Amino acid sequence: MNYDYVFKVCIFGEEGVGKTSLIQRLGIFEIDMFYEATFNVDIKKRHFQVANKEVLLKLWDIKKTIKDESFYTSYFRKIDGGIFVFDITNKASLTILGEWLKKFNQKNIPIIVVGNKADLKKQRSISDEEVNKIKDKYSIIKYVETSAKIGENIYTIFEFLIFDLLKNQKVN
Ligand SMILES: Nc1nc2c(ncn2[C@@H]2O[C@H](COP(=O)(O)OP(=O)(O)OP(=O)(O)O)[C@@H](O)[C@H]2O)c(=O)[nH]1
Ligand SMILES: [Mg+2]
Repeated sequence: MNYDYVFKVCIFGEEGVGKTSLIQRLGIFEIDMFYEATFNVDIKKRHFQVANKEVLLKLWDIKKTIKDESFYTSYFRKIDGGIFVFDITNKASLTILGEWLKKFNQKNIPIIVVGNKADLKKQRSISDEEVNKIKDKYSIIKYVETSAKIGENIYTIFEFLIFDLLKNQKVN
């Protein structure tokens, strides 16, 4: 398959917020003929057709939260977009997300913030106000609430991000 664009997108967030589940939900990954072996990261490749363009997203999913700062310095290199995930039932996961965003903020790339586990409405422990604070502080192109469990809003995140990435391509 020939692609018009290939983008590298990283998924960030605290342990257990649902990063891997969100990616798994997308399904239908490209078979990797040239396996990119990385120690700390799972890479999945997925084809999208957006605005009549054939796009390949390389989705980078950190296997385990790593404390070593130098890991992220190299990890952040050449990223086209970021998906920052927290769990709407876990307040600490939003606080930690703020720290991730701070590290990332100097890079001028599109960022989407995802509040996952939206199916667990009764256990919700995060207010709109807390989310808005994060939205105001960092340049985020979109905030979406998802459920990897019931498959809600998953495709939307990736599609929206691709639209934004394509828009920037035209300007360059
Ligand atoms: N109810 C509910 N559970 C979810 C959802 N998404 C993920 N989970 C559950 O949350 C747990 C963690 O999900 P993972 O996808 O492994 O989370 P992760 O962010 O990849 O975690 P690490 O790789 O350890 O950092 C699993 O038990 C999932 O089944 C969701 O939308 N709703
Ligand atoms: Mg995971």
